[in-house]
Amino acid sequence: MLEDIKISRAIIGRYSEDLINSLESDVAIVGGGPSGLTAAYYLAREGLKTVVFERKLSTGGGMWGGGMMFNQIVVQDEALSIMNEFGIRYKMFEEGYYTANSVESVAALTLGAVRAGAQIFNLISMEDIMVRGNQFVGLVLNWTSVDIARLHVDPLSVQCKVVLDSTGHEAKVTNKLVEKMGAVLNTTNGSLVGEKPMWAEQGEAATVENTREVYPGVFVSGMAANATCGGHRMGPIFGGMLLSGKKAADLIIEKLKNR
Ligand code: 48F
Repeated sequence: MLEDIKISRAIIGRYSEDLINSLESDVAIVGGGPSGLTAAYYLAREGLKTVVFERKLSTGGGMWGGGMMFNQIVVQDEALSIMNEFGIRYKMFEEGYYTANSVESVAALTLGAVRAGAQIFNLISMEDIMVRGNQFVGLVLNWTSVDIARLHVDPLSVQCKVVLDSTGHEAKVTNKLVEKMGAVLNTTNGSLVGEKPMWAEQGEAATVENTREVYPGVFVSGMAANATCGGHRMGPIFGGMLLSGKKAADLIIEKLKNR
């Protein structure tokens, strides 16, 4: 006989365990889009305690919709090894242009990250950062539904050794750093340089180049890297996002090894 109350107890109990276990982590990733999920996979695979906080019901960010809802994405040669690593199938369209189904791509990146050991929380938004003096120490979180309903409910905080801002065009973490702390960032102007218009080739190169530690303990990847450090947008080509996520993971692994 199935007891309804046991179902509730199982869900609340397990979720609470996971959340309490995630109060302190090595790496908190804000945003479960393609760059964040790729980073989560490589970080967790390395044995780092990795937690992803995703604002929406589903992970995948801007990948689901392909280009203008044609649910295909394009990737270039440089990213094929990462596609292979996740088992995402692709077909050559023309030399240098490969297509993949966007739904398969999101599903594979998400499963890869989870199976590697990353903990993903959906429906939770980062609303602020936590600092001690000038030191970044963690994130301030709330239910996305609280945010949407504009309810006056105080958040909870989590601690992490480093954070990866993979919130896409909005670059939420770096915006908070500048807005609330007047932080001087590792960018050309010491602040938020901003995103430039569409130019796939330039944008793809820049998103990888811009993937870096912009403030002690704060890394950026994907479109958040271009929005923070300055770079063109690139539309529905995703190789740069995968390469950026991998680079972010490599840099973070290096930093945490040397601590
Ligand atoms: O936007 P998104 O897909 O970021 P990305 O990994 O990839 C960019 C591409 O999708 C696309 C592109 C083509 O290559 O230019 O835009 O850089 O994913 C960002 C994720 O962050 C979540 C958001 O819901 C999305 O899933 N996010 C944004 N703000 C918050 C957040 C927040 N405050 N808290 C938690 N998650």
